[in-house]
Amino acid sequence: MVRDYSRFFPPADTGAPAREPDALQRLGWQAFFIRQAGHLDLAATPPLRVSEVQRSGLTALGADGEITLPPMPGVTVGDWLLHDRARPARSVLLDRRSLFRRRAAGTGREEQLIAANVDTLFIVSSCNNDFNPARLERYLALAHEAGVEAAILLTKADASEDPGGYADRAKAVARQVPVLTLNALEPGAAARLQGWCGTGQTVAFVGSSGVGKSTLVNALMGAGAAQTGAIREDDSRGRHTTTARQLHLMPGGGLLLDTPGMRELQLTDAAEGIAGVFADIEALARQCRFRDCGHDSEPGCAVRAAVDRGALEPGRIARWRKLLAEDRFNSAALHERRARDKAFGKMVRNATGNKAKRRDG
Ligand SMILES: Nc1nc2c(ncn2[C@@H]2O[C@H](COP(=O)(O)OP(=O)(O)OP(=O)(O)O)[C@@H](O)[C@H]2O)c(=O)[nH]1
Ligand SMILES: [Mg+2]
Ligand SMILES: [Zn+2]
Repeated sequence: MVRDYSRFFPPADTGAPAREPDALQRLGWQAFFIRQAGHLDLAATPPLRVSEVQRSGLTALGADGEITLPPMPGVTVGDWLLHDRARPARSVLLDRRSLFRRRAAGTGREEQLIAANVDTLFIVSSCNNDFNPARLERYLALAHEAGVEAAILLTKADASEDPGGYADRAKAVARQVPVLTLNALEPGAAARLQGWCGTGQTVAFVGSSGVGKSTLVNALMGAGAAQTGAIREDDSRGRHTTTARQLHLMPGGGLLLDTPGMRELQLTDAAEGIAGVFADIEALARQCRFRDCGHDSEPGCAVRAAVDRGALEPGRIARWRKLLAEDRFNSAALHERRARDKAFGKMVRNATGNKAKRRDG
């Protein structure tokens, strides 16, 4: 079948009426990718968006529906490929607009790709004890590191005396970032997020347990949508459930990217992002007289000097330190957990004489 792909290029004349979004636009095919496709023959190498990555291969979505591909190293959920039908191994991976990744356990050098081409990270906290400026900064650091826009959603506004107070505190931490207070259970909750979830826009959620991520996901996916079952976190209980697709089309037009790796991201590896969010302090710290300056009472401390002249808020230093400590702790904890899991798997294999199956994470 010969398809007319000319419509995937920007319209040559601007007087034309807006078209209905087509299948590729709904999958997030945007100018950034269209430009990369350049003058390639898109009928021969149709664009596909990776919706799932497994050891055995990839699942991808395109104008003609779903397709299974052989494994491709260096490809992650959310990626765009120009699929070479004749020689799949020659398919082209397009440059990413954004990328979540983390260092693989143990090595410190290899990295694990988590998700690509997310447009907006919804950072979810609640108008209660979950609210914590340092945690918000941590999530902002993750978004910063990935190159993704963030929006802060403060749920359980209905159960709080002073949701506006929480919103103000969030805004103080993240001046450029939109902050919303909401009741995730309210029928209008999804509509409040629609601005970020328009056709072809990809969103992902992070936040502590119990803040309302699943509630919001269900609201966005629509009641009774069969797909919501696939988003449930059965795999966190170690069950070998049939794998759920990880990139979901929302009825409102956007895409939801939800992977186990994305959910774990909240825990680890934001060192570079922290440096980005606290670039001012890190720049000062480099001017301290001693390289290992603790910024307490050491002579020649540029950080203390900035506080003394009123250029730096002391609370911000405290939060920077706490985040760095937390990052170190969580990274170490993750390494320990993985080492423990590995030892456990080995024990099981020895005990059963079987090769324990390992899931991709
Ligand atoms: N009153 C009120 N309850 C909420 C709101 N958002 C979530 N809840 C409730 O809080 C509980 C936890 O919500 P979930 O959506 O399961 O939280 P989660 O972030 O997915 O939690 P994990 O899956 O453990 O990470 C549920 O009982 C929700 O009904 C809200 O805005 N207002
Ligand atoms: Mg949940
Ligand atoms: Zn110092």
